[in-house]
Amino acid sequence: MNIGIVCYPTYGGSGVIATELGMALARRGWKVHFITYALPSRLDRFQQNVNFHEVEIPSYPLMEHQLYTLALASKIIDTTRFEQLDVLHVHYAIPHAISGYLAKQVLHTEGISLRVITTLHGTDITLVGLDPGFHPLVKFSIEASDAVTCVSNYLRDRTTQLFTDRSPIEVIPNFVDTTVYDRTAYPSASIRKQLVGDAALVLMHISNFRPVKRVTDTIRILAAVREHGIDAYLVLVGDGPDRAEAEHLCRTLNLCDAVRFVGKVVATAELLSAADIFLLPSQNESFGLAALEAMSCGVPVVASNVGGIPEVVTHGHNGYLAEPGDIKRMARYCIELATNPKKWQRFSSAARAAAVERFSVEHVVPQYEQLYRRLLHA
Ligand code: GMT
Repeated sequence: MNIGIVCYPTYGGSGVIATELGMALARRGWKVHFITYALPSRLDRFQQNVNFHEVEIPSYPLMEHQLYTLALASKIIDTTRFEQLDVLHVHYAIPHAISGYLAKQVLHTEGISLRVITTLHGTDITLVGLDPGFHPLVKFSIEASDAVTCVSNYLRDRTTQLFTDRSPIEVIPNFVDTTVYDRTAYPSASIRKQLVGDAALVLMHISNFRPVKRVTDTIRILAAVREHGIDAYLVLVGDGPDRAEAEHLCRTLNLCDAVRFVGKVVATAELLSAADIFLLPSQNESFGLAALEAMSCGVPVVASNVGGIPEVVTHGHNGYLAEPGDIKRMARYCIELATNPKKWQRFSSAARAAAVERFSVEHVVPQYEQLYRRLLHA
């Protein structure tokens, strides 16, 4: 089967999971064609069966704005014609599902049939897609796709409430490569030493630092944990619009020596292996892929009790959940884990077990393969 994958190549969960999916499908023998405007951040090495088709965006003085949606549709048409794509799997509705639909219609006039699968990830439904200007297009693109999947039950329910009662919308959860995201695969003690010296507790957060992530809450949690007398250190991985505010808060709270900004590191497994607790205090989160990757490395999670997070993190078992913005409670949970090594160990093992038993590549990727096959034989 020839599978086209459209995604954002940037530092974000939808692009990460699309890339991981493509690489897993390629390892399982399928020919995978990524179609996007830059090499996806995790596609950092040669892999058999993986191809990359760069979307070039034409410019002409008449046009003040770039025509990405059309350029992407053109590239999909071109790739489908010459690589005989059987299915096109687009990640994030805007504008990918619209470009996919357009390409499908053009190809149809040439007698070529292309099945389009749209995977909804989060803010394409809960934030960006709700813009009144976009809503009709997102609704249309969901209804016009040959299949639609959501990454959590929460997101499926929101999609149904906010956009369409189209049926079926399948839930296929995000997944993690548990052989790569495995604490025992890395020299975690020496990585930890390099990162934070002899700090007693390492808190970590990974995101694209958008307001929805509430990055500054992680710094306030750190402050509360340190006030309790624990020599805690915070490692912030990623970058984005709230970075400056986060740095400013570190200075204001006199925490610069206890916070390390490491930037957009792509190979996050090594870093996670050096962490004690993963923080995800988001305002909303349809799944929380970074939390799952942390769990796979045996890192308990302290997160907000919102969106799809409770489908990943089980409160009191492999992590703790609190209301968004409840910094005191999140700090209390961190202190609880930091001062109870046996409990931390139990949570760590349970986090790893959840990743392996419910969210592994072997468990989830076949669900996408079945969906592709079903569409092809429909
Ligand atoms: O929806 C977004 O904010 C973009 C997207 C991304 O590319 O970072 O994140 C979403 O998709 C991820 C992968 O499925 C999920 O793990 C994130 O929870 C989700 N983000 C939000 O819902 C805020």
